[in-house]
Amino acid sequence: NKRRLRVLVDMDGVIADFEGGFLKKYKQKFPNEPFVSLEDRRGFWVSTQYGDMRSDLCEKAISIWESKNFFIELEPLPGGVEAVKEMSKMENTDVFICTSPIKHYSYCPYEKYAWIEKHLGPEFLEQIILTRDKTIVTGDLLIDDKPDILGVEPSPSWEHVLFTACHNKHLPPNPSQRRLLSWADDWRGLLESKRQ
Ligand code: DGP
Repeated sequence: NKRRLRVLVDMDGVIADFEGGFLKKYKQKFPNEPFVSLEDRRGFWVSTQYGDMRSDLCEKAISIWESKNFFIELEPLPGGVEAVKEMSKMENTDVFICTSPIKHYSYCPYEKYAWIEKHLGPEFLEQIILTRDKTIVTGDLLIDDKPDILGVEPSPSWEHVLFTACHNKHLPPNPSQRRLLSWADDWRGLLESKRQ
């Protein structure tokens, strides 16, 4: 049915607290190394900012999210789980969780499924899209905290709405990109704006 609205919701930084979980475990594992507070985060790639601080900190940062239990133990971001559940119960609305797994595949893909089952429920296991290229997925909306979402498809079908995160909140205003400031922001109005 062409009249249904398809919403793609990113996971890390949108419904799961990747940045908070990273910083907590980095400090635990490397208590004597410098770190970047969430206030000082700039740029999507955590490893780039750590590597700029001191080159060996790049691989130390990567070791955190490549560890067992990193992804499953991420805390939900405020209101995200509730919003996704409510959205999925709306008439004429299909919600998919669209997330890019890291290439170190030992734990991340499994733990992403386990996280969805734990926080959203087993019925959401039907709604998971794991892809490193979100441009080939069709939808009306993609709610994602990554400022630039590129891939092989030059003109994706979705409108990318930038979800505000510690690393993107200082970016200069971009009139061609709508934002969702948090799950307390008007996501219902955003969905309504995409219906014919
Ligand atoms: P997504 O949020 O779906 O675009 O997925 C991006 C993933 O990459 C997510 O798990 C966060 C993770 N990530 C964050 N910073 C870095 C980094 O510096 N290097 C790598 N390889 N992954 C990162």
